[in-house]
Amino acid sequence: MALTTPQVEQFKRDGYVYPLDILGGGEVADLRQRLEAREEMQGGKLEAGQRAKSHLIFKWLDDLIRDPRILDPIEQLIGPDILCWNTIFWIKDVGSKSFVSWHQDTRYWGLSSPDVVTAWLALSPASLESGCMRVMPGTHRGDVLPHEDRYDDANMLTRGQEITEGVDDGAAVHMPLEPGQMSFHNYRLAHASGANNAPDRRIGVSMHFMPTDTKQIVGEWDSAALVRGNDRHGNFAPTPVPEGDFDPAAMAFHARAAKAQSEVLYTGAAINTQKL
Ligand SMILES: O=C(O)CCC(=O)C(=O)O
Repeated sequence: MALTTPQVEQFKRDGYVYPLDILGGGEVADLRQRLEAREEMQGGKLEAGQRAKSHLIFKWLDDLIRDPRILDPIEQLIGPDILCWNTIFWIKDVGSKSFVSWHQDTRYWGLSSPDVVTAWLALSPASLESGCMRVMPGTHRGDVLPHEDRYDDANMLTRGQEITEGVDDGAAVHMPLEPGQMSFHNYRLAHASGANNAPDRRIGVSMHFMPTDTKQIVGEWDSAALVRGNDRHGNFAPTPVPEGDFDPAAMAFHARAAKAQSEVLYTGAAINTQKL
């Protein structure tokens, strides 16, 4: 799976590219089933702490962040030495009001690199009706826009952070995806998503890839998985590869890694809403 030259150019110019056909129908149905079986076992939901750094919890997600069908196009964008910093589940149940306000992740993640790429995989239909992501083309090339913490319960973001100026909703581009398709966007790009008004859950999982020379400049300690090439910089503690779902050693590491990351995400926030 390779990006075409126009797709690479579009990513550089506009900050996103979609839809990318990554997983087959049977494969994506199997992953959704595994996730939902776990949710059911736990009473219907993932816990907040299980939503992030989730590749340390679910072996199938660790396999996915190392999958050449994802890494080959990521390498075209950020080079051959690749860390996966995070994985996050974005689940909007049927009838849920959950939404994501306009924001730029670079403002909150404490990462030094301008080249962090979010790869977002649809495990169920992500349509206009179900609240797919929408983006503001080109915003990854400008300054980071002003944000305000608005703490809306329905907002899936940690502090309900929202861009206060510089976004024109009318000029936004929606990125609908079928199950098994992905979008890639630069983490400096302004993006958002609406509520799920569709008859199925909207289930996505994001994977955040960065070059190995990236540094964590807010937190004192952070972790990442080396998923391709060599890490000559050692700026992030290497995450263990789980032997199976809920592997005790990986879970112990997850507890530390998720806490450290949460501290970065809530740095400067008035309230810790414990959403991640
Ligand atoms: O899933 C969504 O609607 C938003 C995801 C998001 O903000 C992200 O992947 O950075």
